[in-house]
Amino acid sequence: MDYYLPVKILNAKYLKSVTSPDRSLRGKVLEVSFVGRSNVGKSSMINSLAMRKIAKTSSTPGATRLINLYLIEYEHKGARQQAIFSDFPGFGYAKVSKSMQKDWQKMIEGYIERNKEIQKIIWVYDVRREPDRLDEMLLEWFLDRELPFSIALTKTDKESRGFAANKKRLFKQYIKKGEILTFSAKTGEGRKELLEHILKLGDVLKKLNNN
Ligand SMILES: Nc1nc2c(ncn2[C@@H]2O[C@H](COP(=O)(O)OP(=O)(O)OP(=O)(O)O)[C@@H](O)[C@H]2O)c(=O)[nH]1
Ligand SMILES: [Mg+2]
Repeated sequence: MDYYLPVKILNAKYLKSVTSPDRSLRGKVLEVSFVGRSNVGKSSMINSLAMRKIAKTSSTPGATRLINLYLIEYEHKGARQQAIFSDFPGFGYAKVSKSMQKDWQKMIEGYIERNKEIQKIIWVYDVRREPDRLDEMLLEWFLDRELPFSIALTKTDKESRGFAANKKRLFKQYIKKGEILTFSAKTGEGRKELLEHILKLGDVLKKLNNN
């Protein structure tokens, strides 16, 4: 019988900072990547999910410059498992020079396209934002490359429930696959659901490895 047992975080710590996929981790562990615009709350989301302040957050955009990897140990359905959360530098920050933005974009694209361990990309999106060309380009890239992404509409504490529901509907028109979840690092809204959504993938991976 499949009974409900929540995911329990056992430990979480900083592992390393990289600019390309880490070969020593290949095939060993589920990786979940948190991407999105600068200052949207990617690092805060990781801290909230891990229930520890492991990722550096800041009210000044550009706090995360490299791809920071965190090792998360958790218990799911009675089994101890591991995952890597990768925290990405935010894009679209106007004060960064064009050439630097290009370098970041190359690093991010290269990392994601070459990294076969990534089971899930969480596109962290400020619920208050109206999509612009840059957001559209990211979405097109996800769809073109058939990347496994879900959308987490964040900072929901800043708007009403109805507002978030409308935004969810808007995104649903564009994506057929992939879930859209809501989240607030401030209130913890949606934390449990997002954690389940991400880490249930670990069960699939485990099954594949055991067969
Ligand atoms: N109200 C509210 N504020 C949030 C939430 N999540 C993040 N913030 C705030 O938004 C700011 C940016 O948060 P970060 O987690 O550093 O954002 P980031 O996406 O990692 O930023 P970069 O690494 O610079 O791209 C900080 O001041 C956070 O306190 C949220 O859910 N609600
Ligand atoms: Mg950050």
